[in-house]
Amino acid sequence: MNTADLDELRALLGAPGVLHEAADTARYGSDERRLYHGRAAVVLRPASTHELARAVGWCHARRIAMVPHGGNTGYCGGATPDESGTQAVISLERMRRVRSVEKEAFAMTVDAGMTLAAVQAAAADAGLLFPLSMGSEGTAQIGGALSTNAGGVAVLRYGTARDLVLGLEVVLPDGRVWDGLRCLRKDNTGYDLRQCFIGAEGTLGIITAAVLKLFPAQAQCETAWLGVRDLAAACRVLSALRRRLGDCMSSFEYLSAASLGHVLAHVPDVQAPPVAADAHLLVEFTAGEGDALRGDVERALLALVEADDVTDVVIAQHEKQRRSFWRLRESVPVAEKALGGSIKHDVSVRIDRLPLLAQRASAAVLAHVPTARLSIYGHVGDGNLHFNVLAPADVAPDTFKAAHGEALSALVHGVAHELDGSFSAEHGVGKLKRELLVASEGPVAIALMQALKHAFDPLGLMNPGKVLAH
Ligand code: 2HG
Ligand code: ZN
Repeated sequence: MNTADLDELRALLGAPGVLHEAADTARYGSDERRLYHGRAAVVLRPASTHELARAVGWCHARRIAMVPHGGNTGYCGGATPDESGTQAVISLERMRRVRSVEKEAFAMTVDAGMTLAAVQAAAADAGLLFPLSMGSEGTAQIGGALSTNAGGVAVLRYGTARDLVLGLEVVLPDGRVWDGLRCLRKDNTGYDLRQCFIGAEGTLGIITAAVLKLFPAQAQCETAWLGVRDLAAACRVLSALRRRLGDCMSSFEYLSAASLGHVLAHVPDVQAPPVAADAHLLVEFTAGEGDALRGDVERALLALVEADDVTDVVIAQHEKQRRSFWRLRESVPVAEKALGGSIKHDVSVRIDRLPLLAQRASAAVLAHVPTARLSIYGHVGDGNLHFNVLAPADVAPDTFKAAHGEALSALVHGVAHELDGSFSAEHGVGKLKRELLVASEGPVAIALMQALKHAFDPLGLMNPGKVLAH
């Protein structure tokens, strides 16, 4: 980028809106997992939709490829520029305003650069709930969460990011702005353009703002830690609790003893779980004022203990204990990182097939590398397991990943495919899983996706090489 270009960009965005020095742009060049290392020609940090649209229009006129960049917590390299040094990273980090809260309509309009935690806090200030929640919520931005259709720990009750959106504002690859910031619960007027951009990982345009659905704040919350024998028992417990408590259940998270063991051994300041078991569940129930949630939860859990599906159960007695339960669950990725990282799989199947998925994938992986260490955990309530494979204790993690990563992933994804499942339940496709998308979707779906990409971005300038190879 030459001086004249930089001057033009500074005129459009102001000096804080343009980063050019390598020292300033380096942190935008790689992803959370350090799988990809690229280099941006420039990092643009617009402070408003108007500025962002001008920046995109400027890049479009010069045929400069753009890479939208949120909190950079994604796992598939979707926000990382390539190595050419020619792409412009467009960061949303200066767009973090709450535009309005429509309390009576249970909705709020926010800039895309707000973190999930800030969105949750703004909803709570209004006495309402924004339920999208995940370990990375302090850093992940709402625009990125929508662009990847993020999941998290409350999908069971509230759905994925896709289900939480009423309206969107999007800057298209040529700099035009699509104002779809509507606050309607019902609107059957033609194609649902919103849904094209959600989960598109910034390949069709840049989400700059969203109207989000809010929910009644939950006055009561009961969080239970359960010991179970195995994943099959966990699935029975899920089904029984759903029948009995229905929509009260907002989270149903599973941790194998091995995943928990990694947390206890490698994450500082965690409290040991309150029960010893082969497999663990963290289950949360919430309800509004008035219902006797605690009694209902206690009776339901007791029935499961009597039926012998639950070996042990502890209900958190106070917020501090609840937090310590959640800290154990959310620390599994931290523990894996401390162990040198894992070969990660984010697979989903029909819920009743989860035990089969875990069984077959474990057998396949261990037949290939008998000493590999498994870390199986995740959102069983959504049929989604993180089936992660760690190096044997005496092998360097990077050596292991380089030697076996591809083969082991093929095995795990093969099992998911065999069971009619997905190779990416909640982490998207990015750069990492493009080939898997082609292999799993078949030619008709891929042709439709390519047609969509071409219709929105005929010059192929918006996040090229992500989701689709071309
Ligand atoms: C979680 O559920 C995240 O904790 C991360 O989706 C999963 O690190 C992983 O494999
Ligand atoms: Zn997850």
